[in-house]
Amino acid sequence: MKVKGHSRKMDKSVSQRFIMSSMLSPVIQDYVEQLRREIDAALDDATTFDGHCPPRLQEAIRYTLLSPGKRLRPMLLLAANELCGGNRNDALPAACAVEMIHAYSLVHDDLPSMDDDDLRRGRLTCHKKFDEATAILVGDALLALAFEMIGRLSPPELAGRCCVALANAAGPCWLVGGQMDDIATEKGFGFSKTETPQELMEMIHRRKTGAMIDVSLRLGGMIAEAPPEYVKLLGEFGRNFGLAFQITDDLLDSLGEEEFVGKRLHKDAIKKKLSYPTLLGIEESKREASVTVDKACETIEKIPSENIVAGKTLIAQTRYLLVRRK
Ligand code: GRG
Repeated sequence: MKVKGHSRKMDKSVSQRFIMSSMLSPVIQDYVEQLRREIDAALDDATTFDGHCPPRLQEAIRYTLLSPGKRLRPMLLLAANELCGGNRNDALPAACAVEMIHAYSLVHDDLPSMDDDDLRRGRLTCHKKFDEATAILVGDALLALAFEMIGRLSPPELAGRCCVALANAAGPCWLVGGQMDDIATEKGFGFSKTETPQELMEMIHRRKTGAMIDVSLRLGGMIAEAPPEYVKLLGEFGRNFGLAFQITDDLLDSLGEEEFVGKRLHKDAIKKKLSYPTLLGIEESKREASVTVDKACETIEKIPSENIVAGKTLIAQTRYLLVRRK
């Protein structure tokens, strides 16, 4: 394991002080901007194909993947990797892979047969800009590319373990399963059985939104060769981060402004979807988001690290969920 800072556990006072200035710290801002530049350059590089990719497909893949998203999952992966003493260049292929799977899921989610959206990241959705068949193929291509990227990790044994973790998170029991249940509740098909509507909603979100966030963090730890207990803590942090992310996503759907969010809003109410504001109300949803953010921050503080900036960035990203506008 590459972490040497067992004795330098990030103490509570550090994170508390940080929390107060989290949104302002130029050090964090510089770090996040640098990560973003490196992620974008790697995504650009990974989608500059040789002459065998049809030009229309390449254009549509790059339109989708390089569009101005937040790059949240690859950033979490790289920060988790550096928190555990990893080397950024070793983790960049996996960072590209999680963003590719996320981008594929958005393209397919926007299709007329799924959520039927015309706006994503402030631009036309892929099937509106190109056509439906091209959008389906963009998703297919991004999914395959993601596994090509992660399969290139070294050593091969690590690549194998990372492939399994990513395939599991993106597969039928998690990302795709969550999407199936989400569609099934709307269309009245059979879906996974739960006791209450809130449990069903949480099951959907844990899989549809949470699984990719959770695996991004765990992959960061795995590539740094962190001990299993730290990888487990990263997963626990990811689950609370993912939940808080989803609650605030639902709040943005109710209260956000389209020009910032970059997609159509009020869809949950229009489609009568299960969402935190519709089930719990606005104030209770905000309270739940805040409690979940606190839990996530407490978990990340349990991982000892010499990389204070990476730790502070993970806490800042978590606290930022409560005030995000997109
Ligand atoms: C098609 C298998 C399949 C799954 C689709 C991602 C998804 C599952 C649906 C998107 C609908 C949605 C609103 C999901 C909840 C939260 C979410 C994943 C939001 C989008 O993620 P951001 O905000 O997006 O990180 P950007 O554009 O910033 O990358």
